[in-house]
Amino acid sequence: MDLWIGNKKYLSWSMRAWLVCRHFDIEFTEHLVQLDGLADGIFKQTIQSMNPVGKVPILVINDFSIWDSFAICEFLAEQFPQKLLWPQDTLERARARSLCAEMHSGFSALRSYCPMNIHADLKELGQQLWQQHADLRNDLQRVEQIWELHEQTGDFLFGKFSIADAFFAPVVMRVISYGLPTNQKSQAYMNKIIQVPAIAQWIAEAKLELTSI
Ligand SMILES: N[C@@H](CCC(=O)N[C@@H](CS)C(=O)NCC(=O)O)C(=O)O
Repeated sequence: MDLWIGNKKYLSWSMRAWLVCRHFDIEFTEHLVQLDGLADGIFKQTIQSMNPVGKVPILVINDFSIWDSFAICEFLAEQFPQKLLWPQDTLERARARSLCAEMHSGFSALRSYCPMNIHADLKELGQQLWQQHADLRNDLQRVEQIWELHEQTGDFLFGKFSIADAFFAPVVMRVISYGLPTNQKSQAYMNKIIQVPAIAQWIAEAKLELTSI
């Protein structure tokens, strides 16, 4: 399997799919294409040859492309049922999917005001954004409510690390870079997340990227 992704510093959807592959020890070849911001640059040309939408991540199996992080994760969960990418309990699995869908289609304030930028110190900007935007504060309040789940279930949202944690890992990166205020329960969850070896590896590799966009 070939996984096409973009810059590790910035690309949160790429991070989600990559984390699921790496954490669950799924064999894949990584192809990282640098974002160039050009409508007809190398990034778009390369990616559009596999995905007409022109976005990453894309998983390619024998010339067959699967795009969109959610579709990729569902495919992987089907291909490797023994690896338990989702919670085993039916209702917990449904809840985990609800949370991923909520992440996938929601949190627009958090996503637009605070784009992922791993290792950047954006705390001053984060403080201003926090004061100016009630919708950002609302998004964070909902995130904190979700992260409280880990208190009842163990270290992660559903006991052991699942696709749901991979979907929220980029939010942890944003909270850290922008220094957004969070309660102690959220900090405990964030500490667990950054210690997951696959996540630590992504963060370390993001640091090595020299390019800025
Ligand atoms: N819903 C999609 C979102 C994919 C997406 O927006 N990818 C962004 C980077 S995180 C991208 O490829 N942007 C490049 C561009 O728009 O030119 C998913 O879950 O995979």
